[in-house]
Amino acid sequence: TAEGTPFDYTDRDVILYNISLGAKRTDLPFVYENNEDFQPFPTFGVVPWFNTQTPFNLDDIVANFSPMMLLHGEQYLEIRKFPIPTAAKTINVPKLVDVIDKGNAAVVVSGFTTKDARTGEDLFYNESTIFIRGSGGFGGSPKPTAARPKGAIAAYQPPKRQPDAVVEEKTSEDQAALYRLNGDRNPLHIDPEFSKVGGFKTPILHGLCSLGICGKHVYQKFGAFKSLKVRFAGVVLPGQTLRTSLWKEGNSVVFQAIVVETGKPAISGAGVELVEGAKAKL
Ligand code: HDC
Repeated sequence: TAEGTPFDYTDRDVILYNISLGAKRTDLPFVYENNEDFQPFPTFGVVPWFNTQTPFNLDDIVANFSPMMLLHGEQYLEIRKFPIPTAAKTINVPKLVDVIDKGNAAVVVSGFTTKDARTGEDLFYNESTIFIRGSGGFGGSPKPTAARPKGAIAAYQPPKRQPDAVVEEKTSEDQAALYRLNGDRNPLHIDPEFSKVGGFKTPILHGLCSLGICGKHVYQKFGAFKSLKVRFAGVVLPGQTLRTSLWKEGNSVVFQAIVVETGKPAISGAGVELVEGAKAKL
């Protein structure tokens, strides 16, 4: 609806999110609701809107839409409330931001404001870019036309020097089977028949799972951030290892991630704006 869609979460959703990004039983602030520092990993704000409806059908706005050909292209997250609530009743207000015709592909950007249903305060703002192979050629603009937040279109580029920190983390073969319980039940991440039609030998990892793991690495090394932007530059398979390289540049951290087993990029053009006075966590 125009007013938005409700989604309520509790400590159970927070713990599931954290475990689906690799939190261990010994990471008490992330897995135990009675810990005095109990908290979600900093990218939890990608969860509420995902559990709500978009106000449009992709069939109506691009050519030859096929769900098997849809990939998550980019994601921008703004965290507007600190500390991030460990439970909330939320209202999620969606909007269609931009539709771009790349000829052979369609790029669709949508935005979601997540508000606290009781106070009306903003909790999170998200912009999601999806890349739909084979759905271009519908006569749309080949270039972006929408005004977007500065952070959402920031061209984060790693500097030439060595990274200030590198974190390596092996995902589990069951990572996507767990991550989907946060609300993204796209069969691409679990059903081999479906992913095969999409062009993949096995189901692939959710982009938002890689995003969460990299966000955790940023938090570990440099502390809390108020926005994060990534481009999903290449597919990650459950079980592969992500290597995140991080560079602190003023009040930003620029980062990228590659798949160690193949050497190919997973996340590029990525960065965060740190909260003033942020300190390394974990
Ligand atoms: O980059 C390629 C790729 O494979 N990326 C990885 C995709 C991926 O694994 N995503 C995560 C998993 S899928 C997922 O999680 C789905 C989820 O369940 C549902 C999300 C739903 C969100 C809900 C929102 C409502 C690929 C295929 C994306 C592009 O590769 P190429 O076709 O080789 O593109 P290239 O030739 O390099 O560039 C062509 C033009 O496209 C732009 N572009 C490239 N990568 C992009 C991208 N735009 C957005 N996102 C990306 N990731 C390029 O800039 C180029 O544009 P231009 O022609 O203007 O220069």
